[in-house]
Amino acid sequence: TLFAAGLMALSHSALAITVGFSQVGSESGWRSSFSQDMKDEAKSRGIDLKFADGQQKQENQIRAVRSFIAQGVDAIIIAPVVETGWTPVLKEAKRARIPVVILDRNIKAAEGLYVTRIASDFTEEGRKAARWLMDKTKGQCNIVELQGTVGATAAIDRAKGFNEVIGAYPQAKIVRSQTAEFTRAKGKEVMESFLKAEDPQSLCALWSHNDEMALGAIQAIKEAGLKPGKDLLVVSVDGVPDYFKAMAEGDANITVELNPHLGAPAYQVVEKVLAGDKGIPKLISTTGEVFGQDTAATEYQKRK
Ligand code: GYE
Repeated sequence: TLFAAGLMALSHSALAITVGFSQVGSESGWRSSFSQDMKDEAKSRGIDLKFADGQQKQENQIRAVRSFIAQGVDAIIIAPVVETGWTPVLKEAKRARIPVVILDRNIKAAEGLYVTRIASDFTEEGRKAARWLMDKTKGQCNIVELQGTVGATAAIDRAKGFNEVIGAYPQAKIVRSQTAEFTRAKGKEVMESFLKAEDPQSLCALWSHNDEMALGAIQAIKEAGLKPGKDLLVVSVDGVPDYFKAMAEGDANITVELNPHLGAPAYQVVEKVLAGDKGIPKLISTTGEVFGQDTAATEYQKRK
């Protein structure tokens, strides 16, 4: 039986799929949940996962992908930090006949260089946030905007969708806009500068490209002696537990939920491709719903 067990262990490791995953970094609660999901799902499927944290830098991600190619992994998954600059390394993967799956943010590269992209519709998220705000304020609102990482699809498309909707309301405008790189610390810092540059009484809402920056900004709003969620409405995207808590406490108004469970669909695609499936669509997309204060306390209990 020892011999049999040894044989089984051997055949298992010989059969196990090896996947290299280049993740953006750990800038937000959403990203951490997504990373955890990738690890948990790999484990439950017996996939040998090589995980590389790019610390929000494309050069680190490219280096990781090159090392996956050198190690001869069966497949590569990339969650790209920005859209441009991927073509050379994708060509290297192609030459090595290693299939590449893109998760979350988009890339600008020829379609033949990757199998598919699995992502949410970020433009629609921006539209949903704006529709709620225009409804709530009857289209009269001076807005400050915390943008995500410059060059990242999640920032580009959320801004696009939001601006598209408020464009129809002449009394709604974005008075200040700056990147805070999707992090809580920067969100606080940039919000402080907004509140110094503008008369806080003239502002009606904060539009943040993710919850993490909004959570930092909520702190800054409080420190300035204002009530977030009332004096300044707070609208955002992601749906992380801390933000549900903030909504339950009245400090934030809405978030558009973004599903962090990308592991199962990603590995499903990898398994199909390695089995020879050629019929995989180029985009597998999802969208999330708006959550507000009314359900925040129960949603927080479910998610924390
Ligand atoms: O909203 C943010 C994260 O790319 C959609 O990146 C993702 C964004 C997400 O850091 O929290």
